[in-house]
Amino acid sequence: MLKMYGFSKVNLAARGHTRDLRVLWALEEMQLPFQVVGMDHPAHDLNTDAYRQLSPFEQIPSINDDGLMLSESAAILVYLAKKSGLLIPGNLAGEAQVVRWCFAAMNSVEPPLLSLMVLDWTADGSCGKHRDFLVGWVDRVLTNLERWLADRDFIATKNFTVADILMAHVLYSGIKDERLIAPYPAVVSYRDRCLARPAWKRTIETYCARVEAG
Ligand SMILES: N[C@@H](CCC(=O)N[C@@H](CS)C(=O)NCC(=O)O)C(=O)O
Repeated sequence: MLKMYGFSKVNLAARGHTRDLRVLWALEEMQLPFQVVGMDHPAHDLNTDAYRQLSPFEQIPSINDDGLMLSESAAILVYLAKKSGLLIPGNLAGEAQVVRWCFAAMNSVEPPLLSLMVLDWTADGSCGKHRDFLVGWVDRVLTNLERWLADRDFIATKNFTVADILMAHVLYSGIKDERLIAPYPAVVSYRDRCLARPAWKRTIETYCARVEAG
């Protein structure tokens, strides 16, 4: 059975937002059987030679699917979609659009949101110019996303795909202050449309019941 390595314990600020949720959400959408291997972050479960075989950067999520070991949430989601034939089109052109938007979520949208979040965690108030630059970067990305989503329900194709799981999770976990996203109504309604899916609701509920803060 597919083993999904996710947090069993993680710090309070990260709990409810971690990237194992992307894989758990995809597995729930696809109704694939799996077993969660719970990893305790404060106890350094990720920092072992055995775990580095799955995840070279000592991070969550990773999977072991009958000996196929994979890390990187986007790679795992594309693998699961292709394995199940779900949440990805069966033709090369459609698949290319999904892969494109998986990369966009990871490489174009997540970096500015994450940079701003990390600055806000760590700044002592003396980084005004740096923060203004990051807010400008976030605005530029959200402006372009707003334009793209103006007449679309989903990001890559007419239907919900694994690219939507990544993009919606990036928007959900990367934006702590709703004022940042409020000027972009198409992005807000896109994110909320994805997060209204029953599979996401089941996923976050089960995660919150299982994962401890510490
Ligand atoms: N690019 C990776 C990033 C994974 C990542 O940042 N995981 C975080 C949790 S959300 C982690 O394991 N952090 C623990 C650490 O780095 O010690 C992916 O998308 O899977």
